[in-house]
Amino acid sequence: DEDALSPGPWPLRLPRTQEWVKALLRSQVDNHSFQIVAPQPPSLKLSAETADPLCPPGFYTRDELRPHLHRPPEHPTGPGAYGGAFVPGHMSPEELREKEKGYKTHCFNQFASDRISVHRSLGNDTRPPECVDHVFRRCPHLPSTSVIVVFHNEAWSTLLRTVYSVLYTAPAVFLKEVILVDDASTLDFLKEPLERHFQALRMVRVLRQWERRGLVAARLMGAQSAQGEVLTFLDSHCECFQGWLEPLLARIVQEPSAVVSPDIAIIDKDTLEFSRPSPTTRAHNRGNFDWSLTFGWEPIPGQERRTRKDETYPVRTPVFAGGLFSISKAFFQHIGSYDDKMEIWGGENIEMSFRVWLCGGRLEIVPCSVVGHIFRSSSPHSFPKGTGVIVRNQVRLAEVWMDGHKQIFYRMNKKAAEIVRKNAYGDISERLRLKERLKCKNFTWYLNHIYPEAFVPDLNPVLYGAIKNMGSETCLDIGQKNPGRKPVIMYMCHNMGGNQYFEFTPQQELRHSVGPQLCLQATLSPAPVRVDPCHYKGRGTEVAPQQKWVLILLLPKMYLLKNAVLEKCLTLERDQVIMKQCDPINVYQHWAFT
Ligand code: LR7
Ligand code: MN
Repeated sequence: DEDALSPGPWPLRLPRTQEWVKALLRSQVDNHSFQIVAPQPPSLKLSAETADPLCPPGFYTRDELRPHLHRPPEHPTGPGAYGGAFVPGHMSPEELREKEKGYKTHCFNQFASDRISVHRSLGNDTRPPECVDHVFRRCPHLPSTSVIVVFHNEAWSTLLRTVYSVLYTAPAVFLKEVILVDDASTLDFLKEPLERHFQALRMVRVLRQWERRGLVAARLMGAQSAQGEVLTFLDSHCECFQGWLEPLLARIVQEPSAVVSPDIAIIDKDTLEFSRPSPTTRAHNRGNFDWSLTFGWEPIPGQERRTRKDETYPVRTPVFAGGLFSISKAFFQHIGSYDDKMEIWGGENIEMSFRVWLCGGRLEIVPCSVVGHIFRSSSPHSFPKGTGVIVRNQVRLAEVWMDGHKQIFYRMNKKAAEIVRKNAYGDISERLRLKERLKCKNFTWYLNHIYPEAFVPDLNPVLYGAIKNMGSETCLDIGQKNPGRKPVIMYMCHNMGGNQYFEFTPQQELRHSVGPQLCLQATLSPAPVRVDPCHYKGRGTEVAPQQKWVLILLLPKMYLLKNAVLEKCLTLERDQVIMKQCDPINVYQHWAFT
């Protein structure tokens, strides 16, 4: 490839994507350790270009570089061309069985993954032009990074594809190593065969956690032995899109206290299709949390949008997904790495988000960096001590970081409240000392400055809990996976909060505020009553009349629930919740907060 090899000052000629092999060949190799010694960039004429948001001052101007830009080969596009969907033809009974088994073990289509190359092309660079054109890759003094991938019983093909996609996309001078940390996997191929596979490739190391402790302990083990200046964490079923690494590193150079995530692309769990970035679409999502302390996505608010001139600018995010990010190793240690008493899975992402913002760091998404992840709808992992560890992790983070607001979480999660009551969340004194040492701000500051868009439930609501029907002795329940617009159901009262949690707000809503903010919404009978996204979203917004309720007291804590405009009452009739003429002697209209 004449164009690729044309002379040019190192490291201007930094290779792109699959060019890493050539770069490797041109690097020096230490004769004793066989370690690659990354060439030091010679001092080059620099010209200040401070206006560039993602490069520290003193970078080459675009014009100086234009002759050296490497153009990736054009790839054909279209369905199935690159990173496209796997579409099986006719499948034999054995193949169907294999596919079933794959889903059982991994909760994604392992059968499909196994039939795609461990290094597939994701096609040409379809990111917005400013990402492609930007000076990221010419930033001369980007730090080196160690990529850390922890895994528990990951599928062979997805784990390898994660590693190879890093090797094939990360410029060799920046990639110190890839560290795989096994969290006590039981699948045989992840044992000796994995080490054997990477034996010749010194750049990839396998570390073992012999006892199952979870992803936090595994990541700490990886971080401990990492040699790079920056730590880059990835889940074990990821795929990096070309040009993903440089924007992350460049942002950290510019702002060493930034903890940066890529834009996370979806790899379809059924077809393995990679949703490639589009040159015309701007970043649309950032991370958030709800009061059950679950991570979620939300549109980037207008204010944040307007401060960004183009896609090369980072997006501030209140919370990050937690699995895919880069952080300066020194800053990772400074800011308290992880709460090492969190076990198995869950909670650590919200904990780190609060901590980073409260203690002097910043959490950002860098949309020019694109990394795919297989999102699945259920977890394949075993929880040796039960899924209670997730709640325990959440209680630890609430106790350390949420001050008085932790009560909102405890109110709607009885299991959490019980863990607190029994003092069963372990010792947090070390984390409190860290908070003290770093002079971290309080949670109200976080809500006011970092996440002012959050709906904050009343700290002391008048009435809250489960709403029990006195006729049936069952409770109002939003049902499984109700994102709104689905009828409520009646269910055995379980007294755990969760799907049965409602509170009567000062705005007279009956609000289910555990996950997405849902409000009980009156309908014209005979249509069943449902929950809908709450219309009231804080200052400047109004309560929808169908979501406004009047509570008529019959006995202590027992009410008729009358809609403010329909003048009808919530009624249980033949297993359905509907609105009917109010009738105080109808026991199926009597509702109690328990
Ligand atoms: O016991 C375990 N030991 C592990 O090593 C359980 C899991 N793991 C590994 C696992 O192999 C994987 O590499 O930990 C990683 C995360 O587990 P997943 O992929 O089963 O779960 P997930 O994708 O839902 O994980 C998200 O939430 C987790 C909460 O603890 C972590 O923060 C993950 O890093 C996070 N993943 C992402 O942020 C990727 C984007 C998805 C989103 C949103
Ligand atoms: Mn994952």
